[in-house]
Amino acid sequence: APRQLPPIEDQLKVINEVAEKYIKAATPSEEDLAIRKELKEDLEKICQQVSPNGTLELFGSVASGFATVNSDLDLIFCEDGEPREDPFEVPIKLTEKLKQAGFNILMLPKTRVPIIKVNSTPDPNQDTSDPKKAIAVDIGFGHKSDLAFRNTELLQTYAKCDARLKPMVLFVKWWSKMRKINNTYRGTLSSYGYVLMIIHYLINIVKPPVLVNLQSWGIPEGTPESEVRHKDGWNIWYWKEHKEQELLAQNGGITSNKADIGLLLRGFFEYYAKDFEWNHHVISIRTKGGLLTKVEKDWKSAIHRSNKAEVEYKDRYLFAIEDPFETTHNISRTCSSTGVKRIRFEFNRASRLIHFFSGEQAFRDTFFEEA
Ligand code: 3AT
Ligand code: MG
Repeated sequence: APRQLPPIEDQLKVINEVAEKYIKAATPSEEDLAIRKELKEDLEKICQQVSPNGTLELFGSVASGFATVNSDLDLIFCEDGEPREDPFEVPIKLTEKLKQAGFNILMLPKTRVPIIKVNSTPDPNQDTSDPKKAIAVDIGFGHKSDLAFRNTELLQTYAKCDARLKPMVLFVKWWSKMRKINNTYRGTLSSYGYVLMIIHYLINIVKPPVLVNLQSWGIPEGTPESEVRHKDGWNIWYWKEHKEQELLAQNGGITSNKADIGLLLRGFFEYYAKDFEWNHHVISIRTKGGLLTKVEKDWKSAIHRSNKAEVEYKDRYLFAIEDPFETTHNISRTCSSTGVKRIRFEFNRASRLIHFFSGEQAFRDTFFEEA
């Protein structure tokens, strides 16, 4: 005989309570944020020993407001003017300086662009009394005009449009970390990818929509060209009337959809478990309707590329999420075939659990069980 399940209202109540508790625990304190700020300033001073006019700029979740206590610090060392002939010159010098300053450093060889990882692996000889040595940092190299800053701002703007986005992001990040499907170096997806999956769901799938597509509005007359076109040609315009959006958010959002987080999460997991066509679709939050196809983007077989230092890397299209600005870039290019299988398995598992759990403890214990 089928198991007797509690009414859906009770189930949603549990999900909401679990989400609320977790979000409280995951949200960084003022002190956490202050330590990160200090660490950024320390690192900037070291960077400036290599290149005195450069500045270290923040992007990613600590900038967008989607950070958890475990989030890394995403930084780009920005230099004005033309990119350097050898993109690895500054990173190599900086690696030495950081090591001298006692940081635990890893230079990644197989990335598109040079990245220095600080404190990413625990070092038994490390001074554990210094909290700054425990925060993982990624340092990239670039320019203030880099799209990483624009996409961080876009996410930040979406977060202002509706107060439910941030808690959903934190919940999904927690789940994806516990289930080990949030690691680009192990063939799965970055947090940024999961955020785009959620935004797509909230703009295009849930009815009525929770978010409006900020990129598909007509560009107002008189908008300066610098706000429309990136120096590399990408269309970077989106609706950013912060004041209006904050007002709207205070008054219950742009939308008539008043669903709670529990119901939205249920719909989110169900959509990717059942309706999204992983082999066929491309998530494209900039596009009206939110979906393109791999065929129309010509995103089919993997392409082997090499960076300026002749290091080979692979662009795969097994799972496809188009970057909101750099539309030739697949955010899920890091997903391997087993990675995509595991991600899909996890969406199925999560969706099933959300539909068929029978109490808070059961939900907590299984849903976020460490994989
Ligand atoms: P965490 O809180 O650190 O887990 P996050 O939101 O900071 O989440 P990431 O650290 O994964 O997300 O990424 C930080 C930024 O790096 C977000 C985006 O500007 C850029 N980014 C991440 N993944 C990609 C990607 N696959 N392609 C291009 N840019 C990316
Ligand atoms: Mg990050």
